[in-house]
Amino acid sequence: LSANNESRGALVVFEGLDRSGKTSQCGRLVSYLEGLGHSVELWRFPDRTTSVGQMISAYLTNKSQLDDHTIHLLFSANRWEKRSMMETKLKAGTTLIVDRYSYSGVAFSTAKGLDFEWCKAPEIGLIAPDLVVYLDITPEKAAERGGYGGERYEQLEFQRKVAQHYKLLKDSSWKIVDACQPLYDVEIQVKEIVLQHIIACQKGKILSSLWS
Ligand code: Z5A
Repeated sequence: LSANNESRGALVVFEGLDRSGKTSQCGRLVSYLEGLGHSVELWRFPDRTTSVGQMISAYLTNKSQLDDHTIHLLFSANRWEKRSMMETKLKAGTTLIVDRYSYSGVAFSTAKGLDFEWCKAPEIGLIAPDLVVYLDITPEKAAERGGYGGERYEQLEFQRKVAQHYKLLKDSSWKIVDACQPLYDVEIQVKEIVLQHIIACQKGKILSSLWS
């Protein structure tokens, strides 16, 4: 996707169970990087602002019913509709901090019983993250953080299955961070790991495609 030695922004993805602290950590990290003078943006999937995203949002809030395969493909389409903008931003030197990505897509749909390889297929060719920060927490501990809300998937038994399927997706781009530590301790570790990856991308680390 990019020639060697070209400075670019880093694609940093946060994954983890519901209530693992992704939103809190992404927000803190972006403020920190902005303070250091980096060009950085906070993204999240699903991106509920697009028309596909609005269909996903209606489904997640139980306002509409969709076949499991259909909603899986919509989540994927929601990433594809942002793909070229993602590439443009990264090549222009902007680091993207992304709250959930393809790993959520596969872990949640396979937890419902869909085939693992079938779930991965529509994600092939999206941009591969430079770093996946997995905020590791047990479903029981996550549930203690205020309990789950009314959205689909926010149930203990289901979150247990999601955690099992996440483990099958771990590769060399993943860093596992213990998300049960106090917020500030998690933040310190996250900052250190992310800065290393931003520097590698500034030095021209090649941009690659996911699962191809
Ligand atoms: N989904 C899918 O099926 N397919 C896909 O392709 C994608 C997603 C992309 C919507 O996600 C659902 O879509 C999601 C997966 C599925 N379903 N579930 N479950 P979402 O991103 O919109 O919603 P979410 O991930 O559930 O976000 P969340 O509830 O906001 O969780 P979070 O971002 O990980 O946590 P948080 O908001 O930062 O923190 C939660 C609480 O814990 C809050 O009160 C914090 O103050 C507290 N907290 C955070 N960190 C700590 C620490 N370290 N100690 C103590 N307390 C803490």
